[in-house]
Amino acid sequence: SRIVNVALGQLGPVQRSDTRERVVARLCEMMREAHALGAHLIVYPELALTTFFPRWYLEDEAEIDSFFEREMPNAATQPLFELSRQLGVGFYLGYAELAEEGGTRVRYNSSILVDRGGRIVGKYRKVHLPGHAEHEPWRRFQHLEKRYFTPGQRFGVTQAFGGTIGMAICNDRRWAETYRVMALQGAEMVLIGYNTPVHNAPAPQHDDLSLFHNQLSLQAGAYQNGCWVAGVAKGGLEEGVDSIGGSLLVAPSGEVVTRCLSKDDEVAIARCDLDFCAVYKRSTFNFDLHRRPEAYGLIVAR
Ligand code: CDT
Repeated sequence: SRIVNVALGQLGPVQRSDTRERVVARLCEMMREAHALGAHLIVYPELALTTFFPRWYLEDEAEIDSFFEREMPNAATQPLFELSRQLGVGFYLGYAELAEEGGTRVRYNSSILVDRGGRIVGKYRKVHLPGHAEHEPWRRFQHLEKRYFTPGQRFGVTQAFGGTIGMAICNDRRWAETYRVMALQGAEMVLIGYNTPVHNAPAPQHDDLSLFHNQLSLQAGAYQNGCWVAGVAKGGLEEGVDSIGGSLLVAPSGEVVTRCLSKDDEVAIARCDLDFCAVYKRSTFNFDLHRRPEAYGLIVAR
């Protein structure tokens, strides 16, 4: 068996006035707790270092940039990397990335995977950007991910923690293709951070189902692809907007093996055997034997 002790590092709210240093201190505190519980890997949320700024319509470029990281690690996040190396605990971290591509600045909603030696071994840029690109004043709050971020172009996997690990971010978890594309590359564990407001302005009738839809998506993704799935929230009341908690770790069987109970900073841990994927991958979801890609053309047609 290949055991990875995975901790969910759920964050409570991060307000606009909270400095990165303060947030990193919270992340370090949770990493210490996870280590004491025997964790090899801790999973933090999407855009973990700042408040969820796409809720605001901002026009000032410098103000927008203030929510982005130009390099990783940087001065504010260095203590987390150092602690990772010191404790031998790897991590997944979501953050807003300001990249430089051929002289052009490009903004992504990104995550990194860091191994137990504190080294970045994987990077992912969010593919499914929800929300809208223009100011929509009729909403109680905005969801301007399509304005602030460029979509990522691929779902990859990384060899780490003794297995094949994939990453996704928030809205990606609702799409079957996310998990399948990574499972086709052998993913045995998919790590996903999220910020999900309880209120969904275009479909308020879904508000009462937001925790259910979170769990449904993570469980379906795990079972249908024979992989472990960790989903981790930044939850609670952030700048007046309430977001779900409900962080979960799901086994390849589709069963929930651990969950967070609060909407605050909270660590929950489970022992994950990567070899438990194989029985699903070689039976019901043996892709080579049972998939029918010739019937799936519409999935990738524009
Ligand atoms: N961050 C993010 O992607 N949040 C979205 C909310 C979109 S409005 C339903 C999510 O899918 O959870």
